[in-house]
Amino acid sequence: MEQKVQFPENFWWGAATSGPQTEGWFEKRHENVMDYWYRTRRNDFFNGVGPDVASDFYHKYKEDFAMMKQIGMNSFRTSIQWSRLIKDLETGEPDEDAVAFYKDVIAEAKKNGIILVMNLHHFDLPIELFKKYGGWESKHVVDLFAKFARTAFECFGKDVPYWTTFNEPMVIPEAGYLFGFHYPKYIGKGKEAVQVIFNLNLASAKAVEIYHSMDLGGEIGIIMNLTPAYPRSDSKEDREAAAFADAFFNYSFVDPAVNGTFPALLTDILKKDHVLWDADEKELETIRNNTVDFIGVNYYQPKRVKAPEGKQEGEWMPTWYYDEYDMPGKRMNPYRGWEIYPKAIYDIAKNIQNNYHNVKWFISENGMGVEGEEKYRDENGNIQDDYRIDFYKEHLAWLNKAIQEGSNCFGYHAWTAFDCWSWNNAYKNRYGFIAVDLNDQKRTIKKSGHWLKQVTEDHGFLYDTDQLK
Ligand code: BGP
Repeated sequence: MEQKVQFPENFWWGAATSGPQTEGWFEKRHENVMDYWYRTRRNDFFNGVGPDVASDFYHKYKEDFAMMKQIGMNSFRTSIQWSRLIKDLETGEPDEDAVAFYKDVIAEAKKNGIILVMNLHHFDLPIELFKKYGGWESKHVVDLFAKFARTAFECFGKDVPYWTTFNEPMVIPEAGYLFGFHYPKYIGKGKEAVQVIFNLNLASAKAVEIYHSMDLGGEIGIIMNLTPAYPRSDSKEDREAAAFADAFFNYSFVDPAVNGTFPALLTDILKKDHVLWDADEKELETIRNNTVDFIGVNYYQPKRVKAPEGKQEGEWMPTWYYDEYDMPGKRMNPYRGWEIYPKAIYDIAKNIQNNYHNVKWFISENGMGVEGEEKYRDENGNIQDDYRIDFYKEHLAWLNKAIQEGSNCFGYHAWTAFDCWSWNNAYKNRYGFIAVDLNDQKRTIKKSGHWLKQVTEDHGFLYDTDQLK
């Protein structure tokens, strides 16, 4: 039977995006790794479309904030591009035009009554720092990130209430060093990936330390992509594989961010295999003493795993300890190739509640990318994305169940407000509440955008809660 799924009055309803995926290259002083990757290997990107114009947020942010308000959003996350804000990457000196731009963005959010979450890193390392120092493998880059963070807090700290250090830090080692789907597209560099994991955690803790020391009156967190690992069976081997996958892909960031420590299951294995990161006592202390105020969870898909079948040979890889399991009958988003499993959002919430002292958190991304959405345009030109509304409802209903049971979740951000560019998929899969026409940058609200407005007014929606099983 349909019942009202009711959310708290002050619940955050909104969406996330990032600077590099929306702003365009206009007036940037440096290139980031994604800009460089596109400029040098255009064919890696769907239909050869790059981040050069993206959704032109650089010029259209005023219009965009007004539309966000129109669809009921009360909060929004984007990111400051390191490659835009910082003129001198070694000293952290800001670029004046960039300061003026971000100040105006922040003021515009405020004017529209939208709570702004400002993120510092969304996969967009300045390419010079990769070429000169080896990117996130380098501790010097960690220090340069800390300088960038300090500059950002100095320039905008008083006006931005919520900050986050990284978006999906795990994607950097996973996509860049292990499986080769993001620049630099290395495959099989397990040991380097392990060092990158540590360095990103250290960089995040340093930014948290600086932020807290400045006493700016806001809060700082980190955004993580959590992919809960479900074992193929109840066998000891499959369960061990799932425990490892969780420790490596999820807890290697959640544990240090929330508790200041690394999971022993992971460090024991890394030590045994002689691939533990290089870290000194002072660095570990920085991580221990600078935990976050809240966490953001990006949830798209679970991980299905089984005991590994391959041999432990060659360069160290996490796949020595688990294999992906192609579960028969799983529900898929065929365009993105990701499994749809809404219940995982409930499992994540319970895990945070039970094992991470019920720390404050929110869903910072969740969404469904669909290719060829044009075919769903009706005679009035509006995209009828009922599939997306159903997707959101299912996930929100599971989230709501966890909140009813005491989970400390304060909001839900979809990916994303406006169709935006993405890393090598470019504009293939559309995610927005609002469609963007790449020919003329015209924006039109999709059915899901109107639906969101209604949900925010009603603080919920009707749903057959018998489905929550
Ligand atoms: C998340 C990223 C986003 C966004 C989203 C959708 O992992 O934080 O930046 O791109 O995934 O992914 P995609 O655009 O590749 O389908």
